[in-house]
This record gives sequence, C-alpha cells and structure tokens, in this order.
Amino acid sequence: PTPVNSTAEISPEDRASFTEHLKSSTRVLALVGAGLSAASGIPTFRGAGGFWREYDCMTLATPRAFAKDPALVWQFYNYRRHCALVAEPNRAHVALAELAKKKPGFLAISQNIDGLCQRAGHPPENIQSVHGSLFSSRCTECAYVEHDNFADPLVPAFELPEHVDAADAKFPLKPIPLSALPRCPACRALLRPDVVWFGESLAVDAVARVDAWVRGDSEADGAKIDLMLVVGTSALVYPAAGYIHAARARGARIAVFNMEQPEEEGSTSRLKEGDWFFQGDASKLLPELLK
Ligand code: BV8
Ligand code: ZN
Repeated sequence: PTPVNSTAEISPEDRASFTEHLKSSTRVLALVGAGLSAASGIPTFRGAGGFWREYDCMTLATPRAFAKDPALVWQFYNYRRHCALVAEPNRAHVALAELAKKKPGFLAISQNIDGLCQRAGHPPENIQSVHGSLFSSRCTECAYVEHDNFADPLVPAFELPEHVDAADAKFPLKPIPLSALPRCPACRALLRPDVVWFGESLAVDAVARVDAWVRGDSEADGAKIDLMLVVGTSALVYPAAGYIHAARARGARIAVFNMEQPEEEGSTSRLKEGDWFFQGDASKLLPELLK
C-alpha cells in the first residue's frame, strides 16, 4: 500500500467532494493540535514525544507540578521554547494561513503554544490560540504579562553547555535557585509560562472570541457553519474539543486530517456519517486539499 503520508491514497471521490464543499463554504472553522507541528519536528504530547526526560508531559503541564518544582517545570518550557524557535513552520501551517487569506470567514482554533502558525503568516484575525503561548509569561502575583519574548534561553540560569541535551535524563538538571528563575520586573515575584495547564480554565477573552464566532454574531447568515477542519489533534482535550460538537450542531460538515484513525472512545474524535477522513501527514495533506 502507499506510504501513510503520501496523498496518493486520497480517494478521488473524497477529494472531489471535499474540495467542492470547501469552495462553496464561507464560514470555515478549524481545530488544530500538536499533529500540525509534528512535521516541523515538534514532539506531540501523546505520541512518542510525550516524554521529556523521565517525565510524562501531561504531569508537568499542571499547577501542582509548578508549585512543587518551578525550576523543573520552567526548564521543561524553556526546552520547548528552544525546540519551537529552531523549528520552521511546515507546509500545513502555510496552507492554513493561505486559506485564511482567501476566506475571511475562516477561524482557526489552535491548541498549540509553539507559535508556528503565527510565524507562517496566519492573519491574527483568523486564529485564536486557546492554550496560551510558549513566548508569553505572566506574574504569579501581580497582573504583569509579557508577550513575544523570544529570548533563548529565557534566563541565563537555563543556559546549558553545548553537548548537554536538556531532554535526555542522562544529563542531570542543575538545581536552579528560585532567584535565578524568570522574575516579574514589576514586583519581583516568580513568573510562570502563560499557558493553560491541565485543571486550569481557558482565558476568558479567548473563549469569548471563539464563542462569538461560533454563534455567528457578526454574520449576516447567522450561526451556520459550513465546514470544520480537525487537523492533527486527538480531540480528547476539553473544552477545545467541544468545538467540534458545537460546529456539528450548527450544520458543519467535518473533515479530519490525522495520521491515525480517531480513537473510538473519544466521542468528538469519532467519525460520523458524512465526515471526511484524510489519513496522513498534515504537511502533505493540507497543501493538497486546501489549495
Ligand atoms: C479545564 C498547553 C477545568 C500546555 C494544553 C482529569 C483531571 C484533570 C483534568 C481533567 C480530567 N479529565 C478531564 C479533564 C479536563 C482536561 C482534559 O480535557 N483532559 C483530557 C486529557 C482528558 N482539560 C483541562 O484541564 C482544561 N481545563 O478543564 O479546567 C475547569 C473548568 C471550569 C472552570 C475551571 C477549571 C485545560 C486543557 C488545556 C491543557 N493545556 N496545552 C502545554 O502545551 O504545555 S493541552 C495539550 O495537550 C495540547 O495543547 C494538546 O491539545 C493536548 C494533547 O496533546 P497532543 O496529544 O500532543 O496533541 P493532540 O491531542 O493534538 O494529539 C496529536 C494528534 O496529532 C494525534 O491525534 C496524532 O495522531 C496526530 N498526528 C501526529 N502526527 C501527525 C498527526 N496528524 C497529522 N499529521 C502528523 N504529522
Ligand atoms: Zn509581578
């Protein structure tokens, strides 16, 4: 059979019916996850990359982990900042950005914090990050927030000798005093990554913006959604995954782009009658199907 990440296996009927529907769609929603950035070399949470050193990423992306060992959690995020900074947006990021420029009624909900959509030139009015950004930090005490800080490392204390791979548990992490961690320039308290950890609610303004788009507040034809693209996400994380339900409820047809068949157990990830499922690498599928 053809290798999974070639687009040769897309059935001509599926390709035709999808591109036909996309062409006639005005209100298009997308939910994108870690699989969108996989081709850029950014490990996903769930895949093999789900581990950093001996830790399961899901256990580090929590308020409890940060409270217990802020230096460890900061070095995890500093490492991911580094990976994102040395990565390049891939052709899937670019294809989404191109679609946004062609279809003003397009909104991408991004669960990713790597900033690659933004670096691919995705217009800000057509994307909403819902889990924050690796390049924003906020104060644990006062209202100070900083955005677009691309310093690598974020603070000198995270500097590592060339040969040390922070992700490899064989290199012991050096203990870093709290005073050398990112501190608030306003009140000197500890800064934290401005991302949504498990157990934390999404930013009010982010949710409000997506909900307003889904409701179709500013649209003449009301809340109908023509098409939803579900790209490179296991659609298991809520409330982000809930937008797939919301789109279906507003008449959207769903197109899933993923390396694997959606797991059966997650209801939103289960395919339904009339959905398209395009199996393969998003960086190969999107440029083909969104053009
Ligand atoms: C909330 C930022 C409550 C951080 C992220 C039990 C305990 C605690 C919480 C819960 C619980 N049960 C349920 C919950 C709620 C929880 C949740 O949904 N958990 C899931 C795991 C069951 N949700 C939350 O905690 C949310 N908050 O509910 O608060 C609340 C409610 C009201 C009021 C107050 C509080 C917050 C969720 C946000 C967490 N933060 N990211 C960081 O990144 O460090 S989520 C993070 O993990 C990513 O953003 C991503 O969305 C998610 C999963 O990561 P991955 O698996 O890597 O990515 P993805 O799922 O997208 O999967 C990769 C996919 O790509 C796969 O399908 C793969 O096949 C595919 N793929 C791979 N390569 C390719 C590809 N596809 C195409 N091409 C390829 N090349
Ligand atoms: Zn402060």
